[in-house]
Amino acid sequence: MPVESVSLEITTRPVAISASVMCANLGRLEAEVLALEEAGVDRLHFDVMDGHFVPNITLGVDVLRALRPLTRLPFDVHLMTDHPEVLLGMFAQAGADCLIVHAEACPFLHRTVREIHALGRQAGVALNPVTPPTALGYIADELDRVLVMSVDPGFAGQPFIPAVIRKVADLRRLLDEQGATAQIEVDGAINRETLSLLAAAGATVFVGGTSGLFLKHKSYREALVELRTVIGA
Ligand code: S6P
Ligand code: MG
Repeated sequence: MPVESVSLEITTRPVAISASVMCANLGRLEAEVLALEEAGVDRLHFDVMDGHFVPNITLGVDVLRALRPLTRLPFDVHLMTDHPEVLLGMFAQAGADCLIVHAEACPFLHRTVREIHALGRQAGVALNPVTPPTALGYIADELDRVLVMSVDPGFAGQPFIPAVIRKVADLRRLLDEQGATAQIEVDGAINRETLSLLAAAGATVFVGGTSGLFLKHKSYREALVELRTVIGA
């Protein structure tokens, strides 16, 4: 399906690529993390799924703990779980730099975000594709990151949801109007085409998965260079 376009100026904001660890070869994770760092990724993205909030189970706290001594890359933990607040302390202790909870899983989002900050970690909130940016209207100024899902969370390799481009532009406007400094990150089906449209709409951090970074016929370095050059970064 062709992605929809928005008439916005191409951004000059610096872009960061965060590698989705669940898309790596899980049988040789140590070598994979070293290769990703060597190739020049900016961050590592850990998908944590509980089999309830999303219909899949992925990485856990022991994986972070095992990988933490191997790399200086920042660890982002994307908690696709019900009751993420019970996991925050464990993941912070295991080496998370940024803890990202879903707005849809947190009825008391201010409390949860403040708990993350009290742990000394950056706080991010993720939005499912159907959740509007206005869900964050009364908390935007407390956030370090907003993770906009461009697929329904649960699996790698799903098709991009084009309406998310408009949503990123709306979120950019909401943050700018409030003077909020949260970064906009997009997760799901990021390739050269979607990255360039999303960057133009105002996103600055992108999760590289099977669509743009973990590619059969390209090295991580080649894939990264291609992702970055589409916006001249
Ligand atoms: C999806 C998860 C993501 C995926 C990533 C995969 O539930 O939160 O982080 O790992 O989006 O990328 P791709 O390019 O396979 O969609
Ligand atoms: Mg994710």
